[in-house]
Amino acid sequence: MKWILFLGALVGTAWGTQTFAGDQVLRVEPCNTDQVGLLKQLEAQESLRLDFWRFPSYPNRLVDVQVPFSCLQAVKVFLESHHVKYSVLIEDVQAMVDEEAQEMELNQRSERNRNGFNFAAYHPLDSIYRAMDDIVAQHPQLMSKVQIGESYEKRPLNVLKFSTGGTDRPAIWIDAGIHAREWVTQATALWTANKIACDYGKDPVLTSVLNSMDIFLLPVANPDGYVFSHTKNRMWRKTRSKVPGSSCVGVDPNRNWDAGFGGPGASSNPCSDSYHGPSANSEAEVRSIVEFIKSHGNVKAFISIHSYSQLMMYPYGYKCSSPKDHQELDEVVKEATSALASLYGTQYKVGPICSVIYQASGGSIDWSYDYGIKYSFAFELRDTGRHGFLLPANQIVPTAEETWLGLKTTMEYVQTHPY
Ligand code: BPX
Ligand code: ZN
Repeated sequence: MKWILFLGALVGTAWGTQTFAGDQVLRVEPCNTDQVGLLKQLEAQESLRLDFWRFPSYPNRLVDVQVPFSCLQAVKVFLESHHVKYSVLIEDVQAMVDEEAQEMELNQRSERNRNGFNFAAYHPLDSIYRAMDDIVAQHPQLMSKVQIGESYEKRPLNVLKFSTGGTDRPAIWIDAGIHAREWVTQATALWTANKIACDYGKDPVLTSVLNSMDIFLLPVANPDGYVFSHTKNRMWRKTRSKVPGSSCVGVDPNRNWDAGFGGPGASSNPCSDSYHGPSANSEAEVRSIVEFIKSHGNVKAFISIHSYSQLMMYPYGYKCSSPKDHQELDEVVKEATSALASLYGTQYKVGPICSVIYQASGGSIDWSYDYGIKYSFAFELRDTGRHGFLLPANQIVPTAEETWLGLKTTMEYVQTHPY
């Protein structure tokens, strides 16, 4: 018995944890439709257990794919034999995951001494929720916490409401972390919450926005997935809901919205990372946001924050025709991303989802746009693949700072263009 306990302690947190030792991320550059087709064939081959960090879409668009160590040779030989160009983007995924975990551990130790939230570090969910309560407690006249629902595993979905008065003023919605592994997005949202709290009354643009509008910020839209990405599988993307009749878990919450649901760019395979789910709004996380937006009734902008790739996009994703407001939306994203770039020179690509990345149906901003929220945008934050989802923590604050300039420009535009 003692020995079993000892072994259990040795294995410790690693018990049941997915490891990526020797896994590589390959950057693949398909140069024609046939090669894109080959990559989609690979994707469908479940036994290869490929994890597409960037899905195949069009010829000459980069594809980033994590390949398990055991399949590396086979995949490389396959690519070479078909003359598909590739390079190694990340040599050993587990080494980078370990580095990140070590850094997080060190930070948690020093944080206990300093007893303050470190915005330049990644945090587990309970720390984030505690920090949200702390920020609210420090700015009670400006902010409150609104629980808009709960996740599949019954975790609260906590929204920060910024309001300087009035009843249900026109509002701006911002969500982050709908995909669990996109850790820089939840971290950016937390930094942003603190920034808004500190800069109201100082920053003239923000102050003006908040004097006529409310801001709702959901920093962790997929808390179950986020916890799972910390404890079991760093590369978890989806929700954690049980899918009837399948041994695979989770639905892609950015394919689950009622906008072209089940169409191109979403998978009907429950084991796929882009599985759309059994029906639109099947996910508690998506349903909670939809109900909140509908019951609020006065949301004028809807912004979803993802990573990575450095993009700012507007609808549509479920179809490749442009929305009627595309000229105006194009103006906004150009302005916003040039403000963003002004700080550190970070270059963003802009345009409709379908042309900038790929056709993807059931996405949040397509739903919000078709629901009538004209200013619907999606950000894909840093980087362009050097670290991908494993963006080093020392890039959190720079990412948040530049993103803030993009957000502020967008909010100012929305405030000055009522509809
Ligand atoms: C973002 C907004 C609307 C439709 C698509 C996107 C791209 C996003 C996705 O496929 O849902 C890419 C990502 O952020 O999830 C990164 N990834 O592919 O892992
Ligand atoms: Zn995402």
